[in-house]
Amino acid sequence: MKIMGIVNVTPDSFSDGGQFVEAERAIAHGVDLVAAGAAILDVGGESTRPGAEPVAEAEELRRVVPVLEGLSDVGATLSIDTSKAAVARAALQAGATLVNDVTALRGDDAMAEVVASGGADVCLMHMRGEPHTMQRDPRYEDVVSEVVAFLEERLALAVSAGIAEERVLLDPGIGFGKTPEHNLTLLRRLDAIVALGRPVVVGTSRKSFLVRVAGVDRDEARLAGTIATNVLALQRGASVFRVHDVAPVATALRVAAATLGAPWPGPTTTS
Ligand code: HH2
Repeated sequence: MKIMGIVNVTPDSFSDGGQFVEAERAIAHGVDLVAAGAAILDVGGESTRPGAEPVAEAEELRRVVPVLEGLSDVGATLSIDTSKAAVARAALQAGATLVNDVTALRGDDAMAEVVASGGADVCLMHMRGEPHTMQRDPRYEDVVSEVVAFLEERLALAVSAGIAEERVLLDPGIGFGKTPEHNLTLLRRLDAIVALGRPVVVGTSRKSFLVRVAGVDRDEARLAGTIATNVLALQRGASVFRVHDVAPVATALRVAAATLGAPWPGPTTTS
C-alpha cells in the first residue's frame, strides 16, 4: 500500500519569477509530500480536469523535466502523469520509473514502446471520452463490467506490446467520464478490478463528485470526502492512493489499516 502524492507543475500567474520559481516550488512541495508519507510522487504538467485545454509537448517537457531531476534523490518512486510518449521518454531519463497514462496507452502510438523499452511501470486508467468532453452525459449499461472489460483489454495489449504484466497497475479512473453514481458504484465494487490481479490505483482526491455527494461545497467537504473514499478503497483492496493532501490521508489510512488488521508501511503505535 502506497500513497501517491500529486505534484502539479503549472504556471503561476501570481509570480513573476518564471520557470525557475515554478520548478523550485514544485520540488519543495514534492519533498514535503514525501516527509508527510508519500512513497510515490506523481509529477504532471498538464491538467486532465474536465474542460481542461491540452498543453503542447514542448511546454509539458519544460515543466516536468527539471522537477523530476530535482526530486531524483528524494527517496520516492517518481511517476510521470502524461499521455505523450516523448514526455514519458524524457521523464524516464530524468529519473521517473512509473508512467501514469490516463489514456491507458491510447493517447500516443509510441507510448507502449517507450514504457516497454524503458522497463518502466505503467498505470493504465479507464476514461470514457476525452477530458474536454468526458463529463457530457456519460452513460453505461453496467459501469463495473465495462470498466473491468476495458482494463482487461488494455492489460492484454500492454503485455502484447512487451510490457511485463508485473509492471502494470490498473485504475478505474474516478471522475473520468462518470457521474457521481458511477464513481460511487466503482468504489463500492473495486473488488471486481482487484480481481484482475494487478495493484489498483484510486484517485478521488478533491474531485467534484465528492462535493455533489456530500451536498456541502467547502474545501473541508473535499478533504473529508477524499479521506472517506480512500479509507473505503483500502478496505476494498486498493494498493495506491493518489492524493493532494498526503498528511491527513496517510494518518487516516494508517488508522484504517490498523483497524482492519492490515499491514501499513511505516510506524504504527498501538500500545
Ligand atoms: N486523476 C487526475 C489526474 N491523473 N491519474 C490516475 N492514475 N488516476 C486518477 O484518478 C487521476 C490521474 C485528475 O487530474 P487533474 O484534474 O489534472 O487534477 P490533479 O492532477 O490535481 O489531480
